[in-house]
Amino acid sequence: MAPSLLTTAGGLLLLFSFSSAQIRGDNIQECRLNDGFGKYCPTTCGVADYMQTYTETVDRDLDSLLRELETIANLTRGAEETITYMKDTAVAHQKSSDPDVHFKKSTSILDDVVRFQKTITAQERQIFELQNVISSNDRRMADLKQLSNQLQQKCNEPCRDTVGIQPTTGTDCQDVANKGATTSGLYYVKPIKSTEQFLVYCEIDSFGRGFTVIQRRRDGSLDFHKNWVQYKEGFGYLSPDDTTEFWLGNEKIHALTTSTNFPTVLRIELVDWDGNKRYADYNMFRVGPEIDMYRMTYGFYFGGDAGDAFDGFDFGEDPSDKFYTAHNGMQFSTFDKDNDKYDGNCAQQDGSGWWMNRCHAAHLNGKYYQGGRYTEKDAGEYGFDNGIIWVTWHNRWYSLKETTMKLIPLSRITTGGQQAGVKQFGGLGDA
Ligand SMILES: [Ca+2]
Repeated sequence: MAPSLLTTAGGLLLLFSFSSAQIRGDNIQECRLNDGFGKYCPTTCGVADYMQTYTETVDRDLDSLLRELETIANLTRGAEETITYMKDTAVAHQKSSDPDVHFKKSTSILDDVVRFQKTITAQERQIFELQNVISSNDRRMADLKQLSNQLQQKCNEPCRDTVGIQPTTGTDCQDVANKGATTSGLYYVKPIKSTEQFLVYCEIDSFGRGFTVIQRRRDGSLDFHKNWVQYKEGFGYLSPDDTTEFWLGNEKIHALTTSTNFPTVLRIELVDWDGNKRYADYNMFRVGPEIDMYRMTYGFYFGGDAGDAFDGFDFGEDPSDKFYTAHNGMQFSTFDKDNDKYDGNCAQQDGSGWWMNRCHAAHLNGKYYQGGRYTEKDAGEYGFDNGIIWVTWHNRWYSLKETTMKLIPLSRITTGGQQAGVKQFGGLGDA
């Protein structure tokens, strides 16, 4: 019994050392972008980020399993030694044949036997318990193996087959809706300026309007502190049921807003932590090419009840506040590419990518704060207002709960009444 136990434990130890080494060897410390965003599946960075969050726990689990197994192996060895010792003693007693001492010895042997029997019972109980531990570990390993197999299988399947992508395609979501698509979801679009089609979430309403969504915040599940390349390519996840957060990518936003001569409206929808919803529209919204640092321009504020935060805000601290927090005409900045109008680096200090001035009155890629209200202390190292801000609605120390940025041709915005275009949030913002 004991040797087989040892073998099992040894085998497990071997297996664990092996798999543990495997997992650690595969750690991806650095995320490199090498595939297209927009196949619903996460980008390479997304996968790396996801795996990173689990590596530590798995490593810890494996370490503790290893330690457990080592203890088991040690205990088993101890039991074996005791048994050997007992056997030797018994043999020694049997060999003793002197009749005078025989009686005394018999008594002492009897005592020994009783004592050894107790020891044996205790050892057997211990062995039984250890066996239980081993079989429970075996079960856990089998479960893990099954999970790993399932994961591998899932990874081998092409992403397209596991998520509902609508068959209609077009130059943007309005084009898709014009071709008869009536359901909101994932569609491939190819603006005239784009060399490749890419996936977008289209919000299609009952008036036949198709909004192309370029940014979505809803629960803080995605970190928007990203570099220039990530903002260029896009990051986060697209989902067919609008349940995930993402930045579509400056290159795609550039293509979507500059491919036609027809004006595009940017609609911004905001939800606060009491479930109130407001919106703001900007007409003739354009994002320039990378060579011009994805400069954002618009013609004019086209209405809404959230106020015109893109026009800057007078915070009452300096007469030039409004001028230096206006966003029209600003280039895009990230922590690794400072294109702002400030001596320092707005994007670095506020941890986002945005059309920074010096720095902002609107900041929809800001840090997510659960509950909304935050302070200079919460803002970390720099202590500046770095939340999700639309200052003409809530002040800069209030971070919004949900945001949507989406595009639609001007010709379609007023269909069904201007207000009617505001998304019925379908319970997203409601507690
Ligand atoms: Ca600067």
